[in-house]
Amino acid sequence: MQIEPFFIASKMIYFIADLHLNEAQPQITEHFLQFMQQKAPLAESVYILGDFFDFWIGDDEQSALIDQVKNALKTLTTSGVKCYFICGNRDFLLGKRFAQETGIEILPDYYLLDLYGHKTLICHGDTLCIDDVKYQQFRRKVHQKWLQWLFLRLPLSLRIRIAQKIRAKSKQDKRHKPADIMDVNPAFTAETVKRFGATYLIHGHTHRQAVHSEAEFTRIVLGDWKVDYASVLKFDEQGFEFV
Ligand code: LP5
Ligand code: MN
Repeated sequence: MQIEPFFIASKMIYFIADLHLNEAQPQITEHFLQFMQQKAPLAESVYILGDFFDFWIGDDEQSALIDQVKNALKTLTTSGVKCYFICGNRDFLLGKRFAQETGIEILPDYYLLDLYGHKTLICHGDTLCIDDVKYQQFRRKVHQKWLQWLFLRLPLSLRIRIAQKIRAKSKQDKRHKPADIMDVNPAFTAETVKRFGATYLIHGHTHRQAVHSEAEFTRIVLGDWKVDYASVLKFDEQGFEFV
């Protein structure tokens, strides 16, 4: 009898970012739920690199969309697939309660991974856009713990109104910002990757899906999710690809 050799297929790791889940675009939520049912269960882990929600004003907010997303995450993590989250500039208030309810783990702004032997730095990407001085000032303000503590104690309706005001101001400001200001600063990015001793960088935020071969590292930029396109990066022993 001939014995067939069998191979244990190595599992993959998925990276996604900038889904901007919101009630007005149910197709994007559908893509995410499909990803969670079809692709994610076969993975070792899933990394969500920020701007998962269009905006997040506290873990006490409830909606049908939030319930669906929480259930999908809980089902995945209960099945043994690890799920990690790095906050974006839209959902930096996503916190411990959400993590407990879904089984996800919240990582710091920069995190170093060993991806099948490749030292890889992951982040949302906004912290690398240092030429957007107005944004960086805004970020420093809203990342102050005392301000967040106060904001989270405001009535939900008021928090929604404040978030909408900030969104409107952000949209208005962006009209006058040159595109290169809203991209990563190359020198600062190279310095950051070097500081972590990484050879790969994976980030989102700029919505400009691409693979950049820099002098000393490879920068993989995740794209945002649209009604007709979902940017999903797969990493396994063979390397990486957008799927
Ligand atoms: O998000 P995007 O892609 O449109 O633009 C980002 C930067 N903008 C932001 C703001 C977010 O869109 C909105 C976040 C809402 C979070 C929930 C509320 C939490 C409140 C917490 C309080 C503790 O991140 C944008 C960048 C762009 O990316 C590209 O990198 O340019 O940055 C800006 O536009 C910043 C503006 O230039 C400055 C914003 C000042 C806002 C002042 C608001 C005043 C109204 C207050 C009302 C009480
Ligand atoms: Mn972003």
